[in-house]
Amino acid sequence: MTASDVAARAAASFTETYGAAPAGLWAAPGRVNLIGEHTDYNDGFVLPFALPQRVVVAAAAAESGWQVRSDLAPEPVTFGEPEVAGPGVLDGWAAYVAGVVWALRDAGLPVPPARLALASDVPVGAGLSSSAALESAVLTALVELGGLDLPVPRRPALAQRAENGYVGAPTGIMDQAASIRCREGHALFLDCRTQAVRQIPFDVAAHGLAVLIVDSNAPHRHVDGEYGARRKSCEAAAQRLGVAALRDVATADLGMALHQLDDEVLRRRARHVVTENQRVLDTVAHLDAGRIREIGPLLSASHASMRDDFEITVPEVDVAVEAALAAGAYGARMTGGGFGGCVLTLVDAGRAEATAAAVEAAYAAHGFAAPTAWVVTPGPGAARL
Ligand code: GAF
Repeated sequence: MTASDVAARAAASFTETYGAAPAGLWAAPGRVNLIGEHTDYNDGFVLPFALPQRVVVAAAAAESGWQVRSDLAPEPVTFGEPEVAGPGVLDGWAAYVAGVVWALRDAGLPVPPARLALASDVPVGAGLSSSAALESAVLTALVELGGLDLPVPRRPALAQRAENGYVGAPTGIMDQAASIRCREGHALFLDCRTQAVRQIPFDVAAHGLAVLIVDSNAPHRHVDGEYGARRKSCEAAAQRLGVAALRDVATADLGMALHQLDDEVLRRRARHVVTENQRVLDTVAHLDAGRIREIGPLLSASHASMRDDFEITVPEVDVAVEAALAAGAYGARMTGGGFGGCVLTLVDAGRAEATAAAVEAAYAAHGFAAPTAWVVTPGPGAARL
């Protein structure tokens, strides 16, 4: 499916549901995180880029309330004041939409009553941020439809608020920031403490390379509980070290910090976050200098750290990483929150297919269900189409 198919589907669904054409179409992408995992809620650094896959919202103002049609569900969902007064009334995909209305209104913004129709080609449950894409697309549509005064840099925090405060998932800000602030052809270097960004040109094809994504198709296991547990451990480690967040532990001071932590689990979690922040900075330095291949070992080190210290990988993603590296990839790592999802690998452009085949063979040998693989390039962030 091409990007324009998704837009056409959203527009057709709007017209079919509401009997009139939409006032406009807005899109927001899923993301791949190049490096910087579980650093966002530690006030650290991340380096995601936008996928070409996206959620498209067809929208128009309405008399009252909100009506939403999604290609995920057969019937539209209608909601009004009781549902946007606070969490706990709606669940499922509609909660992400109502959560955005709630977060905007809670910030004092007069969200217009609206009719919406959603279509998406972001894979769901693959760790590619389909829910952040949904929140970001709805937020962008409502803000622009209503002419609300909400500058782009402030938008991710409100989309995140929908997820944290309404849907109830304790995520950081990376996914919404990626969906809203990424630019085509670039990775987004984001300081999650200050929200400062720098667009880093990321044109691997110009260097004869490709980023191959392998979806492990492994079912997500214990994602919510384990994610929350990792977050709590990081906060506990920061508290014991007397810092506001693990971001404040300098790489040079890591040994001393680890010495101060008497709990082995907290030591491992802290070591992942501190070293991962440094790997993001090192990756940016290599990209700035045009040394694209040199980021490979950093990607692989990130994976090892997630596997051994943060303990968020599963056998399927570990096998994908090992098989890709054995097939000659420069680097490979799981991307996203973990416990399943996708692996990204940096390969010679001519080796993408062979790498995918090598992972597939390894999966067959392990008795895993077949993976799905495709080459990605950085797409645009949220925008009106
Ligand atoms: C998930 C979360 F939503 C992000 O905020 C981030 O913490 C990521 O996991 C891990 O880097 O995608």
